[in-house]
Amino acid sequence: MNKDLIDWPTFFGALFLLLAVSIPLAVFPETGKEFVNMANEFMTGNFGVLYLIFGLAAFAFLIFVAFSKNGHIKLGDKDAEKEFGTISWAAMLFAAGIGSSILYWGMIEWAYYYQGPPFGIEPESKEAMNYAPAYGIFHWGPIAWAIYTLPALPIAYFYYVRKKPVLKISEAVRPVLGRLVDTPLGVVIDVLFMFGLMGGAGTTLALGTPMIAEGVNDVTGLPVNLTMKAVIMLICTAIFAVSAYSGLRNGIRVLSDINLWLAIFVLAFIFVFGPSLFISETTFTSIGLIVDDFFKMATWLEPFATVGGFTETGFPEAWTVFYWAWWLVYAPFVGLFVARISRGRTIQEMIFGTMVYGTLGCILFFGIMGNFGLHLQLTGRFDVVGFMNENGAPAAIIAILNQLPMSWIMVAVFTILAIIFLATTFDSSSYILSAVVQKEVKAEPLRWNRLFWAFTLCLMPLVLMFIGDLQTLQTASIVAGFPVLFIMGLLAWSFMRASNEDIRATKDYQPPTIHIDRQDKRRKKRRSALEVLEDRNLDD
Ligand code: NM2
Repeated sequence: MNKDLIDWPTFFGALFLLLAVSIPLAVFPETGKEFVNMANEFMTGNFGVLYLIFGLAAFAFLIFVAFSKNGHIKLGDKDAEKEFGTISWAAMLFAAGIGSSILYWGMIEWAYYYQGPPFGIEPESKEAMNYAPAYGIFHWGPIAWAIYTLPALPIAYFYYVRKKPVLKISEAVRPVLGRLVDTPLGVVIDVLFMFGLMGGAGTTLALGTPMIAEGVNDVTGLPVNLTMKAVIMLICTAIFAVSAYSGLRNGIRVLSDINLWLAIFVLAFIFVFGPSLFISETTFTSIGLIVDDFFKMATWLEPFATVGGFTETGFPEAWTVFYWAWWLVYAPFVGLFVARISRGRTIQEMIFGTMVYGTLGCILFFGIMGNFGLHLQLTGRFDVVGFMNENGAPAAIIAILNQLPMSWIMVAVFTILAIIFLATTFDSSSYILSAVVQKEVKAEPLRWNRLFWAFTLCLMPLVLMFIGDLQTLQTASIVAGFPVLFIMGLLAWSFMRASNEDIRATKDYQPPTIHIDRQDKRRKKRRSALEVLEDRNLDD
């Protein structure tokens, strides 16, 4: 165990922050819950607009960069080949950025929107029906993927153009902060990023576990209780821990591949045995609706609710603000990964690749899984909304799957898929957390360090699950995401500053060589004139 490799201030800083939040919540669950809800209201009520501005700004910024000179910069040497083909690049990107939550929300998000629609629309009306399948796609669409891509810009730039591998977010903002990065401010940035990721993973794990528990219950008949959920979390950690500890890096790669094929199988099965035409039409129509209402959806905050005396739906805070915060806390981590796999691409290719393939992948999940449920609801075959209101979303998800032919197998496959998704999320998150607290990473972060963060990652979700409802889980991302909002601003600035500097330097590069030459010649001439003069003087 090489203790010198660990960056202890960052290590303990992150651990301290996590314990400082989790322990009081676990010891005083009731007060904790009140406090968490207050924090949620305070953040979303007062700063919701900041999150939405940020989302749209990130989107606009990336489009701008893609079409600017900076977008044509190649990540790597001039003749560097693309390290990965586009299909495997897109698959890896998707696997890194997306976890079990897409199974959860892809299945059930529409049900929330159907009974609690946006824009003051009548619940469960025809209008609500239009927005129910579309809003989920919007929340997993281009703005969301733009948030993911933003940190990848400076990180990839430093990796492949300036050839300085970045493992810490604090290093990626050096062009802006300079020497300040070596002061405690650098530690604070890394700790806040780690805290953000732990909050985001907290939301993910605390949502995914009850869903898996319902699946296990459906297949085995075991009762769903807190012990079962805790065991599920530990099993997910253990799956990856074994592979990490024994150095079987391939283990997790094999799991990711299995995951991809299982996901394709589940989607294809639902599409073929579900209402294929309805799924296709509704998904296509939803895309049109999003294009039409893009800015309306991206900016809606119901400002007249408080001053104009309208009933507040709380929709923007509960959904759009929450989602942008959730994507935000994962973004630096996904950025590190996307940067790593993008050698040989231009910045423009990286930007459009993430935004287009990421969105398309999410459209597939939401379009197929969500519209299968919506069809059950609208045809009256199964009252998903009623069932969900009575038994909760995780149970409703499994109940929807039970409407498929060979449902026993489908529930089992879906549950295994969710377990692998969670295990891979644990794997990559703990990889990044352990890398950030090391001064240097040789091939892999230290094993004990990785295991430590993997198990630490369970702490927050366990506490959240213990005290929590949906709102509490969402709060973890929203609160932990707030500081990340500013770090993202720094990251964007940092990329622009570094790449503009280099572009200028390259432009100046040709003329100065000539310029310097000329100057040299002039200097030479001047010197020789002087020499001549001196010679003359000597002669005199
Ligand atoms: N995002 C994509 O839980 C997961 O699927 C990980 C969640 C940020 C909503 C990412």
